[in-house]
Amino acid sequence: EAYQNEDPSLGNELLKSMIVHYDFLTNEEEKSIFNEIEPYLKRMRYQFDHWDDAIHGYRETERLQWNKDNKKVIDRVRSLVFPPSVAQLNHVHILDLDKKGYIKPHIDAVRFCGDTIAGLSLLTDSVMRLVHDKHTHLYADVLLKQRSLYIMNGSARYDYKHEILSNEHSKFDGKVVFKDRRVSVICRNEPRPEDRD
Ligand code: AKG
Repeated sequence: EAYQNEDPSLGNELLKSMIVHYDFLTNEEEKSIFNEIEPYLKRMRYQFDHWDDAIHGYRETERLQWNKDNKKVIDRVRSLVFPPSVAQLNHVHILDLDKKGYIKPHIDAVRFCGDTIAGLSLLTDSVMRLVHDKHTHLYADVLLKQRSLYIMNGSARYDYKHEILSNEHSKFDGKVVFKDRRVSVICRNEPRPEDRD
């Protein structure tokens, strides 16, 4: 709706650059990935009180090695998202948001990652809001269902801030979306050469 009186290319660009695959993971795959990372996450404490952090109520880690079954799933994400010519970050980013946690609007630093961000959502549904960085009245809410994969690139990645709404504000299409603890498993590619230094 917000796009009604705008240049239609803005809305089209967003639709093309933020794609969600529902039921990307089976229940078993979700459990298996969770079981591999939970022992590491459990040892850490959720961070709540850094006022300048983009994320509130989180703990995070990175993973390089996966067991055989989970490696297959991660490879399935990588091969769907990245053509063979694209240099990927080897580490997978694991972000664990407490039930009370949320991600404030931000654009991922171009120095640290490239044009594509692909994230699996484990344990809960949540709502991601994309707000145009320059035309802030333009925004879109995206339902990130449990076990879905989102692929954000191009315009959605560079022109929009993204956030994960807190439980208090978590609504989609007028309906409350209960956001419980959320673990995301995120694959990225190398920064563009012009952004590296
Ligand atoms: C980020 O790492 O920049 C995020 O916003 C993570 C989004 C997610 O948890 O899927």
